[in-house]
Amino acid sequence: MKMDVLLGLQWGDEGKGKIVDVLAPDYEIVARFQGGPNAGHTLEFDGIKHVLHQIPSGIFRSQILNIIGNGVVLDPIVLKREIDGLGKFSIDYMKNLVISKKATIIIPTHKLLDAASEKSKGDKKIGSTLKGIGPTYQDKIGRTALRVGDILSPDFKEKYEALVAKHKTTLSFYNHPLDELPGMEEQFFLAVEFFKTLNLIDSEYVVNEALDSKKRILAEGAQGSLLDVDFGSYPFVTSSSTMAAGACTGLGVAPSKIGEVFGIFKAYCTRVGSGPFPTELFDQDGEDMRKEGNEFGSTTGRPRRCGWLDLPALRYSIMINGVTQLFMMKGDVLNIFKEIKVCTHYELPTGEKIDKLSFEITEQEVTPVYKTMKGWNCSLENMHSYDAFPAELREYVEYLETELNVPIKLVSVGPDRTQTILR
Ligand code: 2SA
Ligand code: MG
Repeated sequence: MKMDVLLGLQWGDEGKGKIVDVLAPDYEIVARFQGGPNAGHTLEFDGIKHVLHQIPSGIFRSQILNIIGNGVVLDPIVLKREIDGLGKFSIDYMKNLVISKKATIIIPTHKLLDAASEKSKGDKKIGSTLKGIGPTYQDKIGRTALRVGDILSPDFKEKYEALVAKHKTTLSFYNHPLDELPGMEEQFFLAVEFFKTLNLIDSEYVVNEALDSKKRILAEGAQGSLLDVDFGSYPFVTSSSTMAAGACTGLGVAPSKIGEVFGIFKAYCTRVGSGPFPTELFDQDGEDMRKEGNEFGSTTGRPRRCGWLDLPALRYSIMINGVTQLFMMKGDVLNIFKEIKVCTHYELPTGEKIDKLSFEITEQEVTPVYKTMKGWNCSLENMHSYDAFPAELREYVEYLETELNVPIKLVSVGPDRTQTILR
């Protein structure tokens, strides 16, 4: 059996949480492979809305095993809060959630370092979620991090103190205040005690043995391909590998065992945080999109930047991930527009046309060139099949499919599980 991967193809917030929840009945395992509490995966069902940060989106289905893989950076405080927040669902965490001992731990000083680093950058800041993601991955790659398995060792406190001492030198370089630290540490150690009671394992064995015994696994990406540390608009990226290849290293699965790659995109674009965004709208259309799509960060509440769909960027994400099926989200948000635009390529100040995301593109000023299409401009509320869609929406979907050369298998027209149309 092969493992399927579900990814965001833009800058995150494409609606991955909803889709994992919709696909989950077909899977026995849902696994997170990168990122951490910077993610905010929103699920809505039975009139309730939930935002998950570190726990995989299969947690609401009792037959699914949820795995937090080795590629994840995990904040024990956030995990405890998340689990406490799910109290009313009577989830059996010993049975339905396992955590890799090789996942990396976010400690309080990582969050202070994140804040200090962002502050030092002034208006060149990344727009990080301030959850400590960058500094934690730095320690991982720098071979100084603490891992989940370390909390079980008798000298955990010493290891912790050694890392904190190292962080304090950097924090003093930044002149960053430490007054919050004692309170954060108190919370951290309480959360660590709770953490010890969870099911901590070597998840690469669980994953591979599951595949050998023909169990179906869905790897759930966080953030988006355009935030990937290698292929995103560096340095305005997150610090993990958000692409399909990241699912291999973040779970210990061989590339030959990757099956379908589901690429999720919004019918338009959003970005939260800094960095280039060629199709960004600064006018009323952008405002209307944000309002209609409720485009505010589910982790930080920050307003998201909004703009039209960007085909060169989407093609790039499809290429680096080997996407086999596309899922288009939030089609209903475009209901309000009489005309809909799609960026087909960019133009440089010299007049040269480009449609590739080259190394230089983050530095260059590019003007998006649009194809304008007629909007459907009506509610999609009661549309339960593709054939029932207005002709203009079908034209939009079919145009994108032709341009992207990958089938669009699913169109989402609302936040609820039921507002999902398969093709
Ligand atoms: P970080 O915190 O170091 O990973 O930030 C680096 C950049 O990555 C962006 N980033 C995100 N972009 C969109 N959604 C994310 N998750 C949350 C959500 C974000 C939120 O689901 O809404 O609530 O604000 C996410 N996580 C990281 C971030 O904006 C930086 O540009
Ligand atoms: Mg999100």
